[in-house]
Order: sequence, then C-alpha cells, then structure tokens
Amino acid sequence: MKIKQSHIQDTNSKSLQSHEESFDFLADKLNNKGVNVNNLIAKLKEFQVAIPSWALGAGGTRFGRFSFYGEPSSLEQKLEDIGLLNILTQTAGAISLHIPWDIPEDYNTIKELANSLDIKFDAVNSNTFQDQKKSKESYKYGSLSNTSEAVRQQAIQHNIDVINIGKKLGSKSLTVWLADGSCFPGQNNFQTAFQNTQDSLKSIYKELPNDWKMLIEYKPFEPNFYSTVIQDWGTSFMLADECGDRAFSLVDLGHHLPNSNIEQIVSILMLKGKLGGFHFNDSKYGDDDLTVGCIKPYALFLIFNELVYGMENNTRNPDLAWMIDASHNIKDPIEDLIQSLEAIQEAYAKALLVDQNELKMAQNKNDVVACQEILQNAYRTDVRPLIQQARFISGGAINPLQAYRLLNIREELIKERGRHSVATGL
Ligand code: LRH
Ligand code: MN
Repeated sequence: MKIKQSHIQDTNSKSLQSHEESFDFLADKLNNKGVNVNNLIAKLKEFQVAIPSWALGAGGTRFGRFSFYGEPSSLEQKLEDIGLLNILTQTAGAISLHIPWDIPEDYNTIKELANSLDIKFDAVNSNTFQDQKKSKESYKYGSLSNTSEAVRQQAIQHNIDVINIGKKLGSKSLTVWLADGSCFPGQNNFQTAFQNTQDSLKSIYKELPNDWKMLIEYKPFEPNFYSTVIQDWGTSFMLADECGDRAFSLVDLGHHLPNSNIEQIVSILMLKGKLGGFHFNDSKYGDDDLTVGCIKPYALFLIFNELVYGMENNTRNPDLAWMIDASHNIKDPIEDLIQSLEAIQEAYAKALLVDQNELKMAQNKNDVVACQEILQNAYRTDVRPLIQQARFISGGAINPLQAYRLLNIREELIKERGRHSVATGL
C-alpha cells in the first residue's frame, strides 16, 4: 500500500489553520525568549528513529497473542509499513533488522525497496537466545558465556554471519543482547560466565569492519530470573571498554530495575564516550516494552536533557543510534509506533528548550529551586506545534494518527494481506 502526497495534503487541510495559529503563537513566544526556533525545527527534521523489524506485528506474552489483521508477513511488507510510518511522521527513516527473524531473500530487491521508501538500515541484531532448527548446539544454558567451547563458537560465528548480512545492506552497527544467565543460585560461576562472554565478544569485535560499531545491550533479568551475565550498564561498559574504541553500551529503557536513575547512567556513559544508542519504550514494572512516554514522560524528558547536554559537551561520544524496541500486545503497531515517535520528538524538543547555560549557572550557585524551574519551564511548554511544523514542512502529516485513521490504512492493509497474515518477531 502506498500513500500519495495528495492524500497527506487532504488530511492536513483539516488542521492546517489551527496548526499555523498555534505554531505562530509559540514561535513568537520562543523567539522573544531568544530561542532559535528555525534551528530547533532543523534538529527535529534531521532526527530519525529506527523502527525494529520485530515490532510491526502483534506482540504477545506466554499468556497469549491477539492479532489485529493485515500484519506484514514478509520483510518487504515490513519495509512498506515503515514506509507508511515515515511518510506520515517524517521521523522513521530507518529499520533495525533482527537475524534470523528477518534475513533478506533477495538483497538487491530489499535494498531497492528500502531506497525507494527512503529507509536506511540501522543496527542489525544477533539472536543467540533462541535455538534454530538446523543449529547443532543449544543456547539453553547460554551462548557467548556457555561453559561449552562448541556452543560459544557457534554463537560467535552467528554474530559474524549477522555482520556479513548487515554489510550487504549498508548497516554500520551490530547490536548484541544476551539472555545468558542463570535461574538458580549455584547454577553459574559468575566469573567464568563473564570471562567467557568477554573473550567471545572480543572474537566478534575482531571481525567488525573498521567503520562499524558494536552495541552491547544490558538487561537485569528475563528470561533468566536469578542472574544475567550482562545485567547492567557497568557490566556493559566494562565489556565495551575491554573490546575497544568501537564498542559501546546500548540503553534499553525497559532494562532497569525500578527507580533506576537512567538519566544519570546516560550522562556518565556519554562523559566516558561509551554511549552507543537507545532502545526506546516505556514500562511500569519490568521489560514491558510499552509505548514510549505512556507511563514516565518526565523521566524520558530528563534523559533527553542529559543527551542534549552530552551532545554539546561530550564530543568524543559518537553519534547515537536512536531505535524503538517495543511490543504491541493490544494496540495497532503502526498507531503505537506513531505515538512512540511523537513522545520521543516531544521529549527531545522540550529538552532543546532547556537553557543549559542558565541551568549550569544555577547549579554552580546551588540554587536548587531555580534548577527545577528551568527544567520544568521547558517541560511544561507544549512543543507539539514545533513537531507538527517539522513534519509539515518535510511533507508529512500535521497529525499522523488522524491521517492514518482518515485514510483507513489498516482496512486497506487487511484488504491487501487478508486477516490471517502473521509477522515474524516477538
Ligand atoms: C531484549 C530486547 C533486545 C532484543 C529483543 C527483541 O529484551 O530488548 O533488544 O533483541 O528485546
Ligand atoms: Mn532492546
């Protein structure tokens, strides 16, 4: 299914006047405060988030999975869905593949389709947390950390295969997330598991092309429920630091124990030049993979405030990989992703309104009240007209969700794909 520009303009005509009024009002207010609105809009336009290939179908849990019909059942259809998302939002210009869930059958066809949809290939993800039918060794007791050399070698080779798939597509980074760990005290020797993981990651790192990055994702628990080898940012940092200059930590927002101060983790990883990127989502309890900003929008703003400061001051930290990692159990994935992209852009735009110099001066004077006022004045600013303007001048929908529904896109996809097409992924 393709959306024509004229379709977008038709839907925009319904909200153009009210958009222009609210944008002009806000732009005047911000310009009077010395904010360079054009500069801010430019930053929002260039801000592109990678969409996970594994989150375009109905997600589920061990308790069940409820389809919503018209799911993409091939990589081509997943690219088409991201194409729809990108036309509407103008901020979903990349895909992150998970291997082997989404191995291209024909690389040229896939590259041409992605190109025609203006979608780039962001990080490729390896998968050593599931056994493949034809695989000789099992990852039941771990992969890169496994006590068995044969299992570790199989996992190392899989990561090298994933790099080679990414090279054919133009990807420039490998994301490694390990489920490795234990469910019972005494099951693992923590030091052996860590050392095996370190040595295995180094073997993979040696095969990384010179212009590639390795992103090491940490997670405190699940699917193991007593220990996880790469459990937290400190462990990921140590492993990345030991591997080399092109290995970094990847922060999945859902991979933190309750009340963790994620913005402080982000700040220190940037200071050390070891923050590689994000998996954006939100959560109330565990790794819930919910819509970004649906539970803790202020926490997301505080994270972006540290990112804006870090992007200005920590120049040795590389450009960050912005990716969503969510699972859609009850929402239409495209609507869920539209809401997530909006929440990410909103947090970024609000953080760009923080006067970092004014904040630094208040911090140096320990004027605690002023520090909070500076942050919350920015947070309390309704920045939606700025995001709408960035989308509108890029050819997108002023209100993507409204456009998605007005254009009956889900119904059209069901007509094309039928009610029982199922997507690969989680
Ligand atoms: C692990 C994780 C990881 C992916 C998987 C789909 O919880 O966040 O990033 O490999 O989800
Ligand atoms: Mn993740």
